[in-house]
Amino acid sequence: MTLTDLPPVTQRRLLVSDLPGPRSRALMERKVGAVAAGVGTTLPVFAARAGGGIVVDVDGNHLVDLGSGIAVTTVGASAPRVVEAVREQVTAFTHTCFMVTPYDGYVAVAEALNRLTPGDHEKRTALFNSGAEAVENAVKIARAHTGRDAVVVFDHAYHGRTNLTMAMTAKNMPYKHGFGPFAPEVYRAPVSYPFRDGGLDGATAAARALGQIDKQVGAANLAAVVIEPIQGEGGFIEPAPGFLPALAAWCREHGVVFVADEVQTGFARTGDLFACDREGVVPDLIATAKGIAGGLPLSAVTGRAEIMDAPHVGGLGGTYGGNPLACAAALAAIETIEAEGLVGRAREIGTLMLERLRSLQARDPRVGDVRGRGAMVAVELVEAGSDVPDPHLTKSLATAAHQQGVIVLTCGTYGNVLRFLPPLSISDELLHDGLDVLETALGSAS
Ligand code: PLZ
Repeated sequence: MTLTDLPPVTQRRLLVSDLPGPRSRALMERKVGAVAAGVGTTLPVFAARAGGGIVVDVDGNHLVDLGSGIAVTTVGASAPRVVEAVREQVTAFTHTCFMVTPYDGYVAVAEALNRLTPGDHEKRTALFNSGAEAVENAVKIARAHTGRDAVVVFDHAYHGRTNLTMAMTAKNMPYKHGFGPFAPEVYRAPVSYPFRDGGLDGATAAARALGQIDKQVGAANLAAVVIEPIQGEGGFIEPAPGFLPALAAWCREHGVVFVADEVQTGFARTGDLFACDREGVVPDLIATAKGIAGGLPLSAVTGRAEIMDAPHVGGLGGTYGGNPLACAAALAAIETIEAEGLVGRAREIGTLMLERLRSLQARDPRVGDVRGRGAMVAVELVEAGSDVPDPHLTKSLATAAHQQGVIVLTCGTYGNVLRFLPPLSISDELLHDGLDVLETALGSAS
């Protein structure tokens, strides 16, 4: 039997055992004996299939997916176009290495990214495997272009787990602890965090950050400013309007490369194709990954041709970068986003989730903030009526949801943010079901 012969995944939450069930428990035991302890798991439930808005585990439980494998399966975990395209490519060839004998899928993905990313200037793209690798290459390209060393990142930032991107990531635990020394010439500036900075307006928050950059780094030493337009792991922090445009304008004025890390926010996730689109911000370089390829590992740096072309020939690459299967998947994922109007669907999902979560907030003072855009929405949980973070409540809500078969993730510098990243293939019914479970859990949590 081939995959497409399988019946579609039933779009309904269904528990046939306790979670984790017996098969998951047995697999977890094997995991502990075989897999490095440093590789953690959010739910001790092993997946067998996934599609639409459901993950089916090895015991036959159907879980509502409000995580998309951390914002990756935006088009779904078995989107028909992606499955078909990968199947076709895998029978043709799996790999030649684009740096050895190139193939057209890579070029087509580059053309698509040049077309779709913000700005109508001349662009070039290079493909890699992971988000961290894309961010790291964006810095290499910015350094080659400017001849400068310094990189500015922000409080609460997350950019990856490689050495350079660990330096760029703000949070120590679990990402950096014990793994130093870190790459030099990375400087951190204050971000705009309306819930926690007294609601500073975007221009004032930008002036504060730029003043600090000017004093502590100096534009003449600065190769790049790298920022997530909505911070992901740091807590789904959406800067006040005007913050990103002011940073971008300052970079332009000082010849600093403005890099948008849209690894988590890109590809329709936020109800725009890219989060930068909302305020018309045009980054010099944009790093993308996750939602780009329907679950296959692919990442990219896209940007102004004159910046992208700065590194010497042979200076950029990697054995697997732009793997043919991943490129086929990316083209199919992009086609799915366009053909199925998934940008609009992300907005609908955002409206539904924000409405429900805001009504919850109105009734429960532990819901300190509700924020986000499109299918990237979060609640920040606090001790009732204060702004003191409540990571314990957050963890107990996530655990309660998991036990009821709802996959939710947490994030945030203070560990007190519950985040929702459903695939755009999820139904309204499943969204409501997942949020009902959460609401009940909050009602019974003390
Ligand atoms: N930039 C904005 O969100 C990945 C990390 C999960 P990779 N975020 C999920 C974990 O605990 O490792 C991310 C991101 C932003 C870069 C990255 C890094 O992307 O594909 O995980 O390397």
